[in-house]
Formats: sequence, C-alpha cells, structure tokens
Amino acid sequence: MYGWILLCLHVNLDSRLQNHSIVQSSFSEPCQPLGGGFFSGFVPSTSPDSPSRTSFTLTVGDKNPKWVYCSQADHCKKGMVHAINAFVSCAAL
Ligand SMILES: [Cu+2]
Repeated sequence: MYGWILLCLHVNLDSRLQNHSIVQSSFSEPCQPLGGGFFSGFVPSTSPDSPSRTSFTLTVGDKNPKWVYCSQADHCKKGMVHAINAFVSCAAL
C-alpha cells in the first residue's frame, strides 16, 4: 500500500445542492465508468452554504494514475473530474 486519498465531493460551488458521485474512469474516456472501477454512490448535499459532511475515502494501492469524475447529470462535462497519482503519468511523458 502506498497511501490513500480523500476526495471532496464538492468542487463545484454551483452544484452544491445536487447529488454527486465519485466514479473511476480512464484517461481516454474521462466521463465514462471504467469496468471494475470504484464508485462512491450518489451523495446528496442539503445546504447551499456548506458542503456535505459525507466523504468517500479510497485506499490507493499503487502509484498508477487513476482518473475520477462525477457521474451526476453533466457535471463531468462541466469539469468535475479529478486525477490520482497523475504526476506519475506526467513524469512519463
Ligand atoms: Cu457532481
């Protein structure tokens, strides 16, 4: 095990009142779920003034890059995407 990462479900202030999720994807298809990848489930936010207290903790067992997006509506296309260990990929370029 190399470490862990905690991903905040609320990175877009305009969509705090909607459900959000964390879904593993791939670099080539960043808004599509990766087969066998992780999925947090949908987590609602109930206040426009503060983020949900719900979190999704993921243990990262290797140094390979992982791509993550929110599968709610068009959040991914609006930029709700994340990367884990992306520096490994960038260093390899
Ligand atoms: Cu979202």
